[in-house]
Amino acid sequence: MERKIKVAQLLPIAGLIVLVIGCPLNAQPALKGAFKHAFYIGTALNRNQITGADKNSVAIVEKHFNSITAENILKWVYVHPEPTRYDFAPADSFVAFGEKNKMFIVGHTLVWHNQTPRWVFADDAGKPVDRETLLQRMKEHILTVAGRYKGRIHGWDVVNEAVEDDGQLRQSKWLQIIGEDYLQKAFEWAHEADPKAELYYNDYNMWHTGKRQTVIRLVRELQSKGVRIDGIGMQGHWGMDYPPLDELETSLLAYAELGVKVMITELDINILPNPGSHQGADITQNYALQQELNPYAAGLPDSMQAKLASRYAELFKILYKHRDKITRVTFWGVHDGVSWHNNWPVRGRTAYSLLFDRKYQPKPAFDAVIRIAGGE
Ligand code: 9MR
Repeated sequence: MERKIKVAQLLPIAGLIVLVIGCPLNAQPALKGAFKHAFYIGTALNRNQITGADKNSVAIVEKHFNSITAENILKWVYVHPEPTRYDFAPADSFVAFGEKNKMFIVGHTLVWHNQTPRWVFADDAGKPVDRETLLQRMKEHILTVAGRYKGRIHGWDVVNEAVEDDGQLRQSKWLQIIGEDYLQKAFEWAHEADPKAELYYNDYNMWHTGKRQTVIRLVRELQSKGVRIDGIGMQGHWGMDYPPLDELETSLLAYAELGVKVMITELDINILPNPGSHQGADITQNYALQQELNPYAAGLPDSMQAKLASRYAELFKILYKHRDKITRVTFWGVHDGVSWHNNWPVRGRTAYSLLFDRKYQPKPAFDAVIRIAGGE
């Protein structure tokens, strides 16, 4: 009798153990764990996440990601706003956060046409500076910023978005004032600043044939001159119907053929309608436009959640298949609420581009991605 009672008492505990071990819903897997043998899983961090103010995001980042990229704070306009003034405080916190969590830390970005202050390209009278002056400024910037985090930032997007989709070099001030060798100089100075850091070329629409051909030419030229370049970042600003899967695959294989690491940087999948002529509009004041361009303001229907999940799955399937060539997949933001898609190319929309929703919960797309790592 006594013995029977003891067994009965144990039953609920045993049941609980079976439930915890056996129920995958209770044990939400971590992205970084699921892809441990494939590639780093990274995310971009914004200011509130770096300061720790957005605690819920920080919890997601610590659980799911093993690589971080600064979404904005290392860009020239923020880190070096005036000729003799650098603002390193946010970047210092960003790097400290990555170190505390033993993450692969990526610096974004040293040389870009965007988010670079006007003074960089102008003299005191506002006239364009000459080649030597601009080279000098670029050198000083790179040596100071990459030099400060020597041995601590593991990889740098040295040059960002230098090529147009059709393969022409972007007519940036860097190109116009310095000439094509600004790329080479940027990589050389980044290497001088931190000889151990990995150095990347990073761009969007890298699956476009024209862009691919030019990027391959540029990388080959750097390599033939003995200039260090370690990797190519294919920004993953993708949609429901682009890139075509075969072009994505062809491109990533072509980049890998160069003998460099390939990474998917800035991944997010935009499901919102293309704004056409309303690009740049602020729709918050216009009801009809809101309905048309911001169709899921009140929430995303299950059918769309499912479509987004299968789109993530088909893209991840390709990435996972080529995991021997891909070293990192970085999402451009932690959750839907902080995605740049909420404000671009139309301001004030409700975007659904990432794996976690506004309430910090994993979406069906999250499960779909995890399943790919399980070989499905
Ligand atoms: O996500 C970034 C957003 O917060 C900035 O306002 C924007 C300014 O251009 O830059 C965004 O990030 C860009 C990245 O630095 C480079 N590739 C394109 C990204 C999206 O615009």
